[in-house]
Amino acid sequence: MGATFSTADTIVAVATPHGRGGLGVVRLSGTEAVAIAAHVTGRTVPFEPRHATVATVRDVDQVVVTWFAAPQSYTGEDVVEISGHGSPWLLQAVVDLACHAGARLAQPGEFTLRAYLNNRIDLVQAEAVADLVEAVTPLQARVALDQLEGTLSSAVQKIDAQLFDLVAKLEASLDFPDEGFHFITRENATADLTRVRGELERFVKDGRRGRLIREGRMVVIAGRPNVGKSSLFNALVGTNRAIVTPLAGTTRDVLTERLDVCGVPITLVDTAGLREALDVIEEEGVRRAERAQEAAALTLLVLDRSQSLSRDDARLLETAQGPRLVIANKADLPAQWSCEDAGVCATGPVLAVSATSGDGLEEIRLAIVETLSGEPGSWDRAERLDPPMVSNQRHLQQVEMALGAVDRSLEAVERGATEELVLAELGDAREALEALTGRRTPDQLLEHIFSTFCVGK
Ligand SMILES: Nc1nc2c(ncn2[C@@H]2O[C@H](COP(=O)(O)OP(=O)(O)O)[C@@H](O)[C@H]2O)c(=O)[nH]1
Ligand SMILES: [Mg+2]
Repeated sequence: MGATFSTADTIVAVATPHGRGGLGVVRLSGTEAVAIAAHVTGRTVPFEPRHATVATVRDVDQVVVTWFAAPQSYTGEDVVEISGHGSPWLLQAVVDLACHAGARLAQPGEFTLRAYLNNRIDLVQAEAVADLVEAVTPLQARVALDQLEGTLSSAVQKIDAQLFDLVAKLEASLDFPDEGFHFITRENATADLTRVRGELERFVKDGRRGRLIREGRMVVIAGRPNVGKSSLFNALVGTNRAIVTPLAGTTRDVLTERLDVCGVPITLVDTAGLREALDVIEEEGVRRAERAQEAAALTLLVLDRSQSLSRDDARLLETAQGPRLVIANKADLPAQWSCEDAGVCATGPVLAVSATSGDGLEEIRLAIVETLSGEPGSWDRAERLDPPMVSNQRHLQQVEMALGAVDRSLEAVERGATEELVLAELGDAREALEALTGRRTPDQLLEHIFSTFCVGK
């Protein structure tokens, strides 16, 4: 990408996923995009902006060429999209011809980088493009789309504008030689800063939920053999993915599925029952189960309510570390213990469920996301949930930095510090917010952000 982010040359890449498909798209962007497309297709009649033109790339493919004239295009430059048949070989041939005609292969994320450099979008929106492409749950996509549409950017700009107003008043006061705030009272400065502080705090709270939705988490099902771990796994996944039998020790490997739990992408892991293994295969299964638990953000510890608790259960209740939910399975059968009598309640929340009838599954789903978010009562079904504005760890860090600086400026105002001191803290807060939206962002960071994109985006 180069440290200076040159936009002088014309870039080209396949914009559709690698592999075969009905269609594949090659994208060009830059001042020579139209000329290169004309060369590749051998066309002498000029293309019309925003018109799909049927053309031929000689000896390669029949294509449809669409020119999005600058500045009304994704990148803000002349963009030409060449749609051909979706064969990797054909698309590569078109890219090669474009390179022969003067284009350069695009780096990952370079189209979006150009959109950012040409002020078509800000940094938050650019990052939202990548999130939207990566989204696997509808809620994830909704959060990313909100950011792409500028919800977060404009909220951040509103806060920045309030800080700027305060800065302007304090700077005006500096022109007066004697001590004291002239254009704003300390009380009003405190009130303004307290309001800004509240807004930033809401972002931070939002961000915890947002990160969960954006990043997803790994959840492991553990317990002794035959308590119904694989049945619960299948019930949550919604297919008979894992083998279920009445024989203890059926599951010997680690099974993994991705699923949408109240909007959060969860990697659910079914494991071998934890007990003294009877053979080497089971032994390895148990070892893998223990490793999976260490890596997981949450363990679902399954117990069988239709049988007395065993020594293995007791040991697991004592030893399982980290965040966990205790599941009392087989609630459709007569109960052999209640969690009060067995002292299970004391170890944390216990959810009764029947993996075979499905009773209690909804409660488990909700409990999973609430436990992961660390905020009981914070979650609802995904479609009723207010999508959080902040979801990206980088954004959250910038908000936290701004919050720290606002705290320090509040403290400075309250202890009667000079305008200069307050202004320095406010400057830090604004800098943090401007780095968030990319108004002030070092090249190094840009390179890092865009390098995580796929080529052609
Ligand atoms: N009645 C009833 N039986 C269940 C329930 N969950 C699992 N089972 C049965 O318990 C046995 C062991 O289940 P499985 O999922 O293989 O347990 P795992 O060894 O912990 O993975 C099977 O015969 C299941 O049909 C439940 O909720 N109710
Ligand atoms: Mg099993």
